Amino acid sequence: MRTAISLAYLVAAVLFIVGLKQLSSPKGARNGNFIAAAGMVIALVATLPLLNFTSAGVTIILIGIVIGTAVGAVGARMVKMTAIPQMVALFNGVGGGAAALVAVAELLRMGQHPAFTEAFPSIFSIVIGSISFAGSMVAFAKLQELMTGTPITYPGQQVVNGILAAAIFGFVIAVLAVASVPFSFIALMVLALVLGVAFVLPIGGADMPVVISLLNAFTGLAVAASGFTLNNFALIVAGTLVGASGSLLTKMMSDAMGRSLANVLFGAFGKSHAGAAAIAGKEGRSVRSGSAEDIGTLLAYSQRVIIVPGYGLAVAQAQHAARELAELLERRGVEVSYAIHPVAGRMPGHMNVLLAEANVPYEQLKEMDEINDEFKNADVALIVGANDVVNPSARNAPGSPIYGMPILNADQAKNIIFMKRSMRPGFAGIDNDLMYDPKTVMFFGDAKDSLTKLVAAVKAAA
Ligand code: TAP
Repeated sequence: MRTAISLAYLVAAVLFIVGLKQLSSPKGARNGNFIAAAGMVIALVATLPLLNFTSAGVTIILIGIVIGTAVGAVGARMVKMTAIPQMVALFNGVGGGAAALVAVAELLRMGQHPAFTEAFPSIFSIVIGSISFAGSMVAFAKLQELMTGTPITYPGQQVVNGILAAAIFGFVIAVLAVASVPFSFIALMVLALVLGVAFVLPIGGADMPVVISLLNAFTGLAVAASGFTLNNFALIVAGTLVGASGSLLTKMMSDAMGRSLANVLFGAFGKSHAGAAAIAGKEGRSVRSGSAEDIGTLLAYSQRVIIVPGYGLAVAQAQHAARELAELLERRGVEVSYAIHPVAGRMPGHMNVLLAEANVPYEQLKEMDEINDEFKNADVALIVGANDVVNPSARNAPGSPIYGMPILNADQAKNIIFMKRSMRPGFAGIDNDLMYDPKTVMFFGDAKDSLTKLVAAVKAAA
């Protein structure tokens, strides 16, 4: 029986890895999810024979499976696309909390004076799982606007957080060395929960996707540690995969934003946005704005159009209107593609998910590195609700908060159509010189309304 279970875990692990690999392209992402979910079902079913079916615990486990499946399935079906980050935060937090509770149960089972090697993974799991649980709940509350999304800071905050971390370290030593204190790990858990809250409070709401990805990595590590405690190979593999992919995603997101992870975690980014917004656009420079008819004619007679979607496209839910315009242009013989910046929007893959939902063909979605050289040959860069990801100050203004962030070369296109509602800045809260570029025509309005007007204008163009 043990061999069969191990083989099933091996199959599950392979499916997790194949599923993860598939997630690396929009084309394979849907299948990747199914494959990884199949792996999880196999792992769950393979675990059942390990249970003592006569014990009362089985009923509790079965009730847990039913409740978990119902909440997961209904939640995933009902959640709005824009609320995915907070759903991920919530589910991730629950995972971390579960790992911590499993570790508590194991410590209780071990009794007094467990061996160091036996107790250490459980202690690790309690600390990391609790930080992940509490931090994820704060991230959820920020994104769901149950509390302010602006960074909550006070003088000496990082010192206080440092003291908390040091206290946790001290308790870990105490619990491991003087494990005869039966419930000392409860204090450890409380401290870790407080640190989880304190760690996320000073981070701005819009940086939450990066934090959630980091906490996701934490949960993975806590789960892997639980795997060591329970001697469960599937948990070790799944936890390590989550830990590694979460860490990589955190690094990739920080890099794509042109910021260090330390700046994301400790920089209180977004604290001064109101001030920055007030400065933006007040330099007395003039911009050109155009009519739907003029822009429609320009698009209709172009050979190459690159659409640059951004956060505003998501806010306006303009993905269907964008696809309609692109299809119309293609029918006229215009070559259309979409330039996808890795951190356009507010969550990883935000633009891919929205455009896939609108059935935009995957081949038209081009990653930044793939399309950046093509802007110079494009007749029009049509910027739809994007801002920071095309801001040239990332290249040429060393003092700018986004200096060093790789951007889309929209400024190199022959014509630039900049669609947004006002001259207000984007997430970084800074002015965008591209709006004042002589090649740029602003087209003000809600992205969905504006695209609908452009569709009508292109249809009207002879
Ligand atoms: P942003 O720079 O935030 O700009 C979005 C623009 O959309 C705004 O300037 C806004 O201008 C416009 N807009 C908002 N609602 C609109 C609507 N209904 N219709 C038309 N336009 C609308 O977006 P971006 O270029 O996608 O860049 C993303 C930013 O978020 C980057 O700074 C990135 O670092 C940050 N970030 C991303 C992530 C991930 S993982 N994607 C995570 C955290 C932070 P108006 O108000 O004038 O309309």
